[in-house]
Amino acid sequence: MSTATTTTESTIDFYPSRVSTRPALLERKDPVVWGAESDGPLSIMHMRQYEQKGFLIFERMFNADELAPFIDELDRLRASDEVKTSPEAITEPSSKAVRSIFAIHESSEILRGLCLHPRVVKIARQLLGSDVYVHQSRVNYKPGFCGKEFYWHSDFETWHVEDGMPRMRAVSCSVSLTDNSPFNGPLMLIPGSHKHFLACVGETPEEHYKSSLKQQEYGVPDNDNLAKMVHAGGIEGATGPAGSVVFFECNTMHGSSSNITPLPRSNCFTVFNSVENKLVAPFCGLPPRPNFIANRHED
Ligand code: 6CS
Ligand code: FE
Repeated sequence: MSTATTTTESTIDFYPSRVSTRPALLERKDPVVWGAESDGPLSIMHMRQYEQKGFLIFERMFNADELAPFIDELDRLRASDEVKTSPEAITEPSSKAVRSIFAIHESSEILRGLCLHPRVVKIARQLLGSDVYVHQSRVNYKPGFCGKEFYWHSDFETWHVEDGMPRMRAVSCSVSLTDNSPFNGPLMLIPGSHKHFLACVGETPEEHYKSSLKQQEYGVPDNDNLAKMVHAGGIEGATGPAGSVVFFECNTMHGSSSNITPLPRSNCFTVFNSVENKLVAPFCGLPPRPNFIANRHED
């Protein structure tokens, strides 16, 4: 009986999106915080803040000595022709500059050490209330002068529709490897936006990731609902010195502007998914995205 229910439950589409010609703001059907204060290092105050805002910012969680090998590795990867010509490397839409490199927890032992650092894994396990695995890892370089924007979006909307992530039980951890100032395109988050699911319009194109990772056009919020979210919650910039860390809930609306300064804004992202929330068939009905974007090995 329970198996049948579980199987049926994990294929119900609790968050239908890109199925209508009109956007819709739906109720969130999942808890925000799944664990307890006793499950990890976060205080009850931190957990309440995360529940309310949908993100937490920790300044200088890593010091300059700890960061140095990660920064050197970022430069090595970006300079490597083998890496630059690999499918995991995404270039900027209007130049050959490297925009992102995916699956760095698999291709780089050094960056794997950052993605799986106990300081961040402990917090992810506490927020998700379970064991976790890496759903996705990436470095977003956002280089000076040519690092283009990441338009507003909810990661969960994409991971649900295109990767088959059933429920909202995942968290992104962004470690800044350069200073994130108010001027070089820091992550911008909308407090409280995680509490509703914004169903988007449009139909997912085949192999959408080949364009969406450069410039996302499907699965993005309509202006009216985005404006409503901002009027209700404002916008917070995740600024801070290199070594700062942001944990943001999978459904928190976020984006970042283009970088027209000479100062790079390079961040290392690890997405932790609960082992209780493993991917099923994509809800858009298309074949799953490649494993370097959505890890289906769950190792
Ligand atoms: O599609 C994705 O999984 C990626 N796209 C964005 C804009 N953020 C999450 C992730 O890197
Ligand atoms: Fe994102």
